Amino acid sequence: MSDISQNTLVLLKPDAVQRKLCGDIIQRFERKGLLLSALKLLQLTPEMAAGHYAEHKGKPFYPALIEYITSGPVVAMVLTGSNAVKIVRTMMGATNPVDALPGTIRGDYATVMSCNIIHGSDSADSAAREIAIYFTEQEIVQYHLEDCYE
Ligand code: IDP
Repeated sequence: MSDISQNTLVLLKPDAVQRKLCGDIIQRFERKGLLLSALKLLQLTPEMAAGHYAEHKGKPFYPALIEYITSGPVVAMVLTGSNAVKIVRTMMGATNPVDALPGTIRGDYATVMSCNIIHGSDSADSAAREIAIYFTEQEIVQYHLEDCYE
C-alpha cells in the first residue's frame, strides 16, 4: 500500500452532533496522526444529501437515510495523511454497528445502522467527489507539521 498522502471526507452525522460526540471523535483521528485540512458544521439540504448518497437512490432505506442525514447539523471535515481513506474506514468500524468491533467508532457509540454516527469515503475517487460537495478548493488548507510536532 502506498504511503502517499491522501485526503478523505468524514461526516459526523446528526446523531454524533446531538450526542456531543464530535470532540471525542475528532480527537481519535488527531491522536491517530491524521491532519485536519478542513472543518465545518453545516445543515445539509435535501439536494446535497441526494448528491452525497446518489449511489443509494432507489434502495428501500434511501428515504429514511435522506431524512436522517438532513435531520440536524453535521460536521464535515477533510482528513489528510498516508492511507487516510483506509485508516478512517478501519477506525469507523462496520456499517452495521452490530458488526462493528469494540474500539471502533461505530462499535463504541452506535447500535443501529439507521443511526451509525459517521461517514467516511470508501475510496480515493469517492473522497474527491465527496469533498467537492462540502468544500471549495480554497477551504482545504494543506500544510506540514513543524519538525518539533511530527
Ligand atoms: P458506509 O456508511 O459504511 O459507507 P453505505 O453502504 O455506503 O455504508 O451506506 C450508507 C449509509 O446508509 C450507512 O452508513 C447507513 O447510515 C445507511 N444504510 C445503509 N444500509 C442500510 C440499511 O440496510 N438500513 C438502514 N440504513 C442503511
